[in-house]
Amino acid sequence: LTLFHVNQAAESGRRNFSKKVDKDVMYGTAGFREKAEALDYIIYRMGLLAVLRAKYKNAAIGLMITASHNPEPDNGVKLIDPHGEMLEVKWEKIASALANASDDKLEEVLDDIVKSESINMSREGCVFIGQDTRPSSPSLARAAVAGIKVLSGLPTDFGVVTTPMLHFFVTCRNTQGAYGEATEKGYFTKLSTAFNKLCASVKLSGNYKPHVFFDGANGVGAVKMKALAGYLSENLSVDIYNKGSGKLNYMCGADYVKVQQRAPSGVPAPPGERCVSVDGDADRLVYYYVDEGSVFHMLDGDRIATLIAGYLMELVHASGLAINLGLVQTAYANGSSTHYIANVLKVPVACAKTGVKFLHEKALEFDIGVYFEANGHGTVIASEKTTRLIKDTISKTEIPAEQRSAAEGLADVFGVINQTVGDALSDLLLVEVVLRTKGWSIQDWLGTYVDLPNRQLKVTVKDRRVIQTTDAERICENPEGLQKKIDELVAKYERGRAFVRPSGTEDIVRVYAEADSQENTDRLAALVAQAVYQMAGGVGEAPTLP
Ligand code: G16
Repeated sequence: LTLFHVNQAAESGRRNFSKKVDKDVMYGTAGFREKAEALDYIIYRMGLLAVLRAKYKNAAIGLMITASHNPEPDNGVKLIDPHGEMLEVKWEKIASALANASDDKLEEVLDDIVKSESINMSREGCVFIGQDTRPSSPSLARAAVAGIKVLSGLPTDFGVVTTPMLHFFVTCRNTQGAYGEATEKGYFTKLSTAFNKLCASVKLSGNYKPHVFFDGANGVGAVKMKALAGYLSENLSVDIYNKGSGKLNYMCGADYVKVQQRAPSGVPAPPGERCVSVDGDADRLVYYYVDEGSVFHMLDGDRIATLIAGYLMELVHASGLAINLGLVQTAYANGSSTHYIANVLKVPVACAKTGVKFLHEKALEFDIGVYFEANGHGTVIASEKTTRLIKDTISKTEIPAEQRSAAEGLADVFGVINQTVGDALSDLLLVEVVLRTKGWSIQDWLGTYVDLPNRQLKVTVKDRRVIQTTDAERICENPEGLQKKIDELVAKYERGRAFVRPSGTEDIVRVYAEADSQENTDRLAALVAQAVYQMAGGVGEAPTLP
């Protein structure tokens, strides 16, 4: 039976989804990302792999078709493991090997996976599929379904959904409904019920106004925000822009706002008003506003992390529970945010490599782990022990009412949070709850600490793999001498810091710098970019100084 299926899968692959690209591709931090026209054979093969993974784990696996923040002509695919987590590292390698196999080696590679992983092929191979709004997504979803069916898997196609929704559905299914109901309605109901309950317990006060301007990046976030808004009653009103008539992520969306440090086009918010941008698959968000003097102010993932961690810390203290709470950032975290978290909030901070799976893994070391990338991708997770502790505390009658009410608050907060992965819609509701509780405007929130000026640049090189890093990407080990050069440059600037790393989602090297003034920061970033260009095989136009 196995041999028959494997032969069929290879045969159908050769016939309908032949390998078009010679260059090797790699399953990176966000799966495979390529130009859409070079993806159908990869996605067909990922359909096959998802079935094998589902049979191996004896659980449903997710397959999401998206290139998230990348431009519209790109697309991508990533697999979601049974508890909503990213694919296990060992299987990332298997995925790359399968994607790179020549057409005539398909049987061999598939057979190898089945044998080396001892996969019981008679098990059910349930695969949940989702897609973003890219024009290329529907036909790529068909390629995935073809791959799933040829190995006798069971595809469930959710159509256009956000990436975090698919993570949620997979988790619901594999917990037999304990995490929630694996439908759109189930997702919206879970989040909004907890949100509405928290709002009901806090009267409107201070400078908080329950209204946001929402930039949907012309993607799925706009569609799903509209649906979610219908569940929020008067607790939050949302004006949605960039709903899909323009190009996806073009001059809008969370990545544009964060990297360009400017407001998106298409959002006519009056000065001072609280605005929020999500990315192409709605797994990240950043807040911003433009003041009376037309100056742009951003509240990115670091700000969201500090707001949430501070709030949770207050609840933990009030509950009197022995819960150790920590925050995980990446090298991109603004130096001021790390200082504020460690010294003002007194919350332990850890640093992880870019990529949700690395942050998630580190966050598991705490009872409650808050993790956020500066680009707005993050969430909060609680260990099973902590969840149980909170639940038990609520049921105790002998403890003081304030302690019980804080424990109830914690439980409700976790109802709003999508613990499976960073989720722009869930994070938005959580931020709104905290601002409402504190009676804060976006200006009050910004006032908690002052960001160091920062700049991100991209450098194109012949092969970005020549850049190798260590110490959570803060030190560059290769090419030789590059780190020494960066150190020399950084030393010339007050509060200077810079690092370089190869992107996992685009064919470029990223440069990050911060320093005491924007002018110095921009100069430092450009000098580091020039060093990368010279020492790591830059191609095209060399970076220029500002
Ligand atoms: C993905 C990853 C994020 C990462 C981002 C940029 O986000 O999930 O962890 O920060 O790519 O990665 P890189 O700098 O390696 O290109 P998304 O929103 O594009 O899925």
